[in-house]
Amino acid sequence: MTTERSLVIVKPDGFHRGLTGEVLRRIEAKGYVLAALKILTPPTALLQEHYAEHEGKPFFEPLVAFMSSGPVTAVVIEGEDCIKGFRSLAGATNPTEAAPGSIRGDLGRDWGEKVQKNIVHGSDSPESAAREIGIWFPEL
Ligand code: DAT
Ligand code: MG
Repeated sequence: MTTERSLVIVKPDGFHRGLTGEVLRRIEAKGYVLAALKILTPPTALLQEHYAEHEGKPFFEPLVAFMSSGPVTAVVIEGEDCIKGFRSLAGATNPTEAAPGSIRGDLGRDWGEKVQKNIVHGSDSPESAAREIGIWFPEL
């Protein structure tokens, strides 16, 4: 068991739909702590760094454009095994396939667009979490 930190983002679709509070509520109800939080419209360069692993994929540019299309809420959460735990709270990447009970499964769907508007991002490993927290919260 390890106390971890993970980087969560409420994406522009979640922000625009007024789901920020609902996402934070689920994080807190699960027992994770909000360690840092900010609202910003992310610059393209920050997103290219954040999504570097997907560079070259067909959805990379639409994804970066979508993510910079409006405000997001970036959050550092903290708790025992919270990286895996938040991925489980978020559900599968495709909201149509995400299980009911998860954020994406309960609140998301396919909107018939090339970008998957799936409400939240969550770090997928301790290495990703450290890298992403450094990108979004260099002051920490
Ligand atoms: P996750 O966000 O579940 O970690 P990922 O890291 O594989 O998923 O992809 C990052 C984001 O890119 C994802 O939240 C939505 C988008 N994406 C992934 N696969 C996609 C695809 N096949 N078509 C369109 N967008 C996609
Ligand atoms: Mg990912």
